[in-house]
Parts: sequence; C-alpha cells; structure tokens
Amino acid sequence: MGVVNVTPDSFSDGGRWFGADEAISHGLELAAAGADIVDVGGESTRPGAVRIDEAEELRRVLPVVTALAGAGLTVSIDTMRARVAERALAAGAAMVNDVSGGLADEAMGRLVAAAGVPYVVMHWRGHSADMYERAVYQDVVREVAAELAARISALVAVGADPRLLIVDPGLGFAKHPAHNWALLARLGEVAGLPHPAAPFPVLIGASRKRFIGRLLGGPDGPRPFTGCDDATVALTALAAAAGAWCVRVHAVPGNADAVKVAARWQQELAR
Ligand code: PMM
Repeated sequence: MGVVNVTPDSFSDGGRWFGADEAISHGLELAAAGADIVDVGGESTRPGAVRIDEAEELRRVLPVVTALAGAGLTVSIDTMRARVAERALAAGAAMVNDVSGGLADEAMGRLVAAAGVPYVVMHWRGHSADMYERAVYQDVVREVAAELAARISALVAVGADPRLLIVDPGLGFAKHPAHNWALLARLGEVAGLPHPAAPFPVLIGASRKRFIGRLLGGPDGPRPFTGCDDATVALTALAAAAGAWCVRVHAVPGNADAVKVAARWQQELAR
C-alpha cells in the first residue's frame, strides 16, 4: 500500500503532494512502482496535529480518489469521517482505512457495513493533539489486541462482515517506541486477538515513523525520516515474513521487493 498524503503537514511528506495534480501523479507512480493499493488521505495525524473540517478534507481527497480510481487503481480512503468515506467510495475508492477504528465517528461502522467494503480497523486511543498522554500500558500487546477485539465486536454488532475487517496495531498512535517494537515482534498476537473471527489480516504502518529514527539516531538526536527508508524496508521484510497482510509505505520499490522476498521465504518454510 503506497501512501498519498494530500496534506500540507504530514510527518514525512507533508506538502509534497498537496495539490491534486501532484497527488494524482504521485499515486500513479506508486502503483507503477508496485503498490497494489494507494491510500489517499487528506487529514494529517502527525503528533500534535490540529483537525481540519470535513469540507476541506473532501476538497483535498475527492479529485485524487476520482482520478486514481478512474485510472484503474485500487484506492483506499484514509479517513476518520463516515461522510468522507461515503463520498470517496462513491468516487471509486474500494476500501476504507480508519486510524480511529470507528471511534472518531460513530456513523463509520454502519457506513462500512452497508457498503460491504474492506475496512482497516486501527488501534487508537484519541486524537493526535494529546495522544501521548494515553500511551500507558501494562502489557501493550495484550491491551491493543483486547481493544481491537472490542472494536471488532462493536462493528460486527452494527452489521460489519468480519471477513472484511483488517486490523492494525497503530504504530506511533498513543505508543512510545518500546510499545511499537513489542507490537512488531508479537504480530501474531495482534492477528489472533481474542475474537471468534480471529485471526484477522494485519496491516502495518511503520514507514518513516519516529521510532525508527530514534533507533538509528545518535547523540545528536533521532535520524531524520529521509534516512529511514532502508530500515523501513527491513521492517517490511520482517513483518511480511511474520505474516502481515499489508504494509503502508511512502517509498514503494524497496518495500515491494521486500514483500516478494518474504513471500518466497514463507513458501520455503511451508514446504
Ligand atoms: N499511519 C499514518 C496514517 N494512516 N493508517 C494505518 N492503517 N496505519 C498507520 O500506521 C497509519 C495510517 C500516519 O503516517 P504518515 O503521516 O506518515 O502517513
């Protein structure tokens, strides 16, 4: 999954694809480089981000979704708003990626249930403005799995098909670096969360996140995200070999290769 952030302020690529034309060309490039899905988002979720209103979000994403879906790409809409998801689906998007897992907009569950499309349920504890205050866990993997299971039960209760649900541990969202590493190392527990319909496909969004820069940094501080793409590829290989269904990344070619390597690796293990 290649990321198309139509925002002026996303963490690693804010502003680069902010105009519709730039975003559309970028989405086409990501697909040509091997992305199976392009994820179009209009609202930044970087730590401390202030929310934009629905009209502005629609203004940003709709032309991009329309053009990329019209060009035959599989488009995911990255939004916390049911109304934005609905309009994007009508414009040709094939799936919904909701970083709040349905918590930010109570209409989202009914919308995806009625639309019958794949829905990414990410683990989330609150909006970006103050999310680190909520990064308190005894056992992060068990708690994230349990909270995702509760979201899935709520979604199924309003009619969502569990076979269309994809789970995501939400790396960096109300999580400190140690939490992210624990979740990555125990992905199987995230997929096998305590719900009758488990295991679920898992999506991982590690690309260029701050915890990678912290690992690679030195005494002068974290390494800038521009130097984190090789480590993202390493994480992609490990996550895919551990069974992740999808990785959400900014730079596609190396990650697409890593997914192929992991698939071949798994094929050998299964012999
Ligand atoms: N991370 C960001 C945005 N959307 N969606 C999912 N499902 N998982 C994520 O981890 C995720 C996401 C923030 O990253 P960016 O601003 O660098 O694109």
